[in-house]
Amino acid sequence: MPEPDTTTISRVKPELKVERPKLHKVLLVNDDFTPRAFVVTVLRAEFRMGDGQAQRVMMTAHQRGVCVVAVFTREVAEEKATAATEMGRKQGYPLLFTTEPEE
Ligand code: NFA
Repeated sequence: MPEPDTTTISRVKPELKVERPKLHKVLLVNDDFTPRAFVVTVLRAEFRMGDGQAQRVMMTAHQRGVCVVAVFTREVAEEKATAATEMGRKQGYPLLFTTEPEE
């Protein structure tokens, strides 16, 4: 007696449900007290920016009040903003980095 053919073929296409994490912006906020060179140092150290890019981001915040520094997942954005703000606070500066979700 031949064995019955027990092979089954799936007729349901598997759904790929991989959610893209929402990205959050890190913003640099201008103030009247933190020295420009110090802001550039923080941008280079915490956000691994080159000197030219760090100068441009610093000057944009200086002239417009705020500048987007970078985008990350929420956790990384919050960690970086806190660490960069803390670098200023340790030197007695009111330097502030904030985060907000991308549209
Ligand atoms: N406005 C600051 C100054 O003139 C420089 C600055 C730029 C501070 C961007 C904070 C953010 N010394």
